[in-house]
Amino acid sequence: MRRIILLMTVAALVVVGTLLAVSMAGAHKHPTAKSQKHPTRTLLIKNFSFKPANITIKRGTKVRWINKDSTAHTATANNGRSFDSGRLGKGQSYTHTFKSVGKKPYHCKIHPDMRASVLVKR
Ligand SMILES: [Cu+2]
Repeated sequence: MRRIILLMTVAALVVVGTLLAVSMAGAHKHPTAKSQKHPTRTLLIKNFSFKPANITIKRGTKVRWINKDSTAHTATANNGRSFDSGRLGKGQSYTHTFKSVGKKPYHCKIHPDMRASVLVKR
């Protein structure tokens, strides 16, 4: 009999523990879901290159370039019009939201051999 009571107590504790864990997970779910709706990918411009150079993102993702070099750089779409950061000095950043699907090659206007691309998927 004592053993049954012990087993039931353990079972009750497990149930309560699971419920608590589930409710806590639920409480944390909301901000996560919100931040994933408009996620941001951060890219670094470092040692005269875009890092990482080639990324794949979902449509609607914000991409933020941060210039870590002491030299100025740009992140400029090869088509010359989708996006252009302009001159980014040391520590400056530029953000662009990719709204259309496709491969978006870009480069640095100041150093045209700095090349990279963003692949935007649905
Ligand atoms: Cu550059």
